[in-house]
Amino acid sequence: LNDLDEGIDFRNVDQIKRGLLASMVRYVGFDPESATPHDWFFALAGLLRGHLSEQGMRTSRSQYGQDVKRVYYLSMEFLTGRRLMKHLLDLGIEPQVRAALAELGQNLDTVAEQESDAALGNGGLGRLAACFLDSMATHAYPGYGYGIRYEFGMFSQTIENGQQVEHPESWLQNGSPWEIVRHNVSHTVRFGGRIVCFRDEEGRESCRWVDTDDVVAEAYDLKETGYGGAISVNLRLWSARSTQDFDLRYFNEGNYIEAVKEKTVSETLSKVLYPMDTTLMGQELRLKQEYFFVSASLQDILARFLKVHKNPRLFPEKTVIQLNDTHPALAVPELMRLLMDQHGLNWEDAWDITRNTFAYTNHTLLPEALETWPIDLMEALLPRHMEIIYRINYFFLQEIRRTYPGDVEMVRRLSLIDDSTRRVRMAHLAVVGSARVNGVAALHTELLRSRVFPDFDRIYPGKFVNVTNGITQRRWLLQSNPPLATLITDAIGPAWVSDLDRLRDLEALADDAAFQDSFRAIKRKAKTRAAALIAERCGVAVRPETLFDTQIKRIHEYKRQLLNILQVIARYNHLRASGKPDLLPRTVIFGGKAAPGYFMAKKIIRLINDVADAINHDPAVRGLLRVAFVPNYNVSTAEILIPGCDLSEQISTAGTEASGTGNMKFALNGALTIGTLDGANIEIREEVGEDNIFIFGQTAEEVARTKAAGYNPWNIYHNDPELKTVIDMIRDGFFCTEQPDRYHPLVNALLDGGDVFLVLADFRSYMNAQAAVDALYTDEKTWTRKAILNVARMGKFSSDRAIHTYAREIWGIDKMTRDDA
Ligand code: DL6
Repeated sequence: LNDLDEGIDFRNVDQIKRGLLASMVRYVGFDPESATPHDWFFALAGLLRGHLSEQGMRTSRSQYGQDVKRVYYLSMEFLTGRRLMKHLLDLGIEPQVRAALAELGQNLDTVAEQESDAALGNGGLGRLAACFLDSMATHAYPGYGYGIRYEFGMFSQTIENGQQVEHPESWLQNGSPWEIVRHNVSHTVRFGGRIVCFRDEEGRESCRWVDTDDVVAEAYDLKETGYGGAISVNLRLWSARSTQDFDLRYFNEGNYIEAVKEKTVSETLSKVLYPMDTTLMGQELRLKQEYFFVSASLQDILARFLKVHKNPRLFPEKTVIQLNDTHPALAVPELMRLLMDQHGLNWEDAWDITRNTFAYTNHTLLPEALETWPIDLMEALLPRHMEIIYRINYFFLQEIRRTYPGDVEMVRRLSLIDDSTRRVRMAHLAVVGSARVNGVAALHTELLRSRVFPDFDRIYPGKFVNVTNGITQRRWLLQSNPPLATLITDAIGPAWVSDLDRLRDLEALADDAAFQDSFRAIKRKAKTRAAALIAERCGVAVRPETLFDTQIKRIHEYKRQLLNILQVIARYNHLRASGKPDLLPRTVIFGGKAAPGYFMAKKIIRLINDVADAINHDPAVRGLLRVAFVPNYNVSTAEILIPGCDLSEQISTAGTEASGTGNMKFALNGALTIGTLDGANIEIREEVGEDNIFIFGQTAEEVARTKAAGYNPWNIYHNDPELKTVIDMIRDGFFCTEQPDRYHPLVNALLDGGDVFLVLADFRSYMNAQAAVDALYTDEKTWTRKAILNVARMGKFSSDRAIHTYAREIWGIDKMTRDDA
């Protein structure tokens, strides 16, 4: 490996240039004289890939050499976004590569734009997984990610006539230059069939799973670099391949289509990411996807372990497997199956190993998002696993009956099987099969313990722990906001890049006039960039000197984009009525995708677009209020909109958002938050101080009390004339004269439907908080001071802190020593 490294010195611009030319000719196969920026992207990525591969081998060798305990992060989603700039920053070679490309007549930024977003995730959960890989690599933790190589990731969104339209998007359309295909690493994954059990002479039972339909999982590796480039983390994504290309029976009969049908059916397994972030229940393909990636990953992990350690009983000493939500929960019965049926262990030993290997992160409090699967479906697809689950349940409930004799209700509540619906409760399986369970923010963990899993918390004291989410400052500041990153580094040095707590040193500069001026100038430039994106994507001209008020995230009723748009309409009415600009000019920016089958979320998108259309065309509010819905929100869009934001909207109903991570990204980039006491907002307030955040609305406890007391939204509607006017306008078709009843479902949900997410209950206090925002924004110095303090106090919200906590308190793993790494 050392000899190989002499191939190209990435500190040397000439060598990079030669390497790029060679890569263009040999790897891309184009003439450099006529190559496009797209070709140059592939040439550069191909060049780097070789380097990343070498680095990956070094990491792997040292992991074997040190015989480290590894953490495997199993996640159905990894929302990594583009990779090129990240790799260049991590390796510290961006200036040299930029110079080399310039000598070849190319611009690095244009070249980087050619990369498609790898959107292999829905939102927060998948992006968190990507941030965690970055932190593991940066801090030399022996980590490894496993997921699915979806051919089609998250759909791309256009807005047509104000409505969301979904389009399939293949990030692989032009091939992905970063992947390393492992044709020699594949595992057979089985479905269906039946179980045959028999006893040997000593009475030991063993079972075989026969007559199965098989699919092959083929490995594709991506190298996740860490800052400083010392080690990398491998992300292994599985692609489904048929066990046979043609069914010869049909082929020989001349029926070509039938002959390849089986192949096509098998390969649909890794075709497409389900674009739902909450309800996924019941779809057979989804269950198959979950098992497909779990089985391939566990076979892979066991094979790696057994290459070095002959004794499977040592497995938990060297392996910890983190389940990213319940989507990979089938890993629990799968490990049992592999240990018993393939490695000959008895039940007790296999169970001992299993429950000491797994840890489970819960990411949601919404009841509809807690996965359950029909027993019938499970029995048909995974008969052996269903048997194992029954048996786990049998022993588990036996224990409960012993501890709580006669408590039938307790047994019913805790069972892994919901008898009334005949479904398997995946969260219960994950809790019983894991050594630790964690929530993702302090409030979320508290509510998990008290509301979702109170019985489990009682029987397993200490099993539930909190690890508040975090974000990587490398992508969300260093890479996406270079001017602010440079200002900070010039002021306090570069240590914050791998130790975010160091930002505290900025506090001393919060009132410094020169620093404030630079900070404001940077914000203004970032807003100009965001404005250009808005003009290009929405055809709406917005002015960077107005307050940029941004809510970008998945569209969901609990996230309350509806509350925001009610506030916008109230502001609009106020401006029209007063006829004078007593409110500061604002630009309200929305972005986000709705699950394709989520009727209400799609209505909300349409309402935002209709309201935007009315406001943006009304001369009465010109220069005072603009609304933009930015289509196709994704990681790359976030990288532009977040730095260019003044006010970050984090306004979910208290007790519904598990954590949020957008809230952290905005504050790190110097936006002030307007938010409820929900998820990680609570901890953000603790860190930044209550004077430096706009908090409004009911707390989680108050929400529960309000509902228990028999909440009636009509009372609020009748007692708040401003709110009533707004709702009446929506109901009467003010924003959709051609179809006046268009928003009746939304209005009905608010009034007759009981307003489940307390939009009306929080409206007045939200309006008051917005008024406080207007008042403060006129005071440029005070606003800037608070924005700087927000940045300075974001240390806690680094994913580095989260990963150190997981490593210490859940995984029991150590960093690799740098020399060896
Ligand atoms: O933990 C990451 C992220 C949280 O920040 C969000 O608050 C939460 O909504 C999200 N959850 C999901 C839904 N997952 N499931 N099931 O994406 O997780």
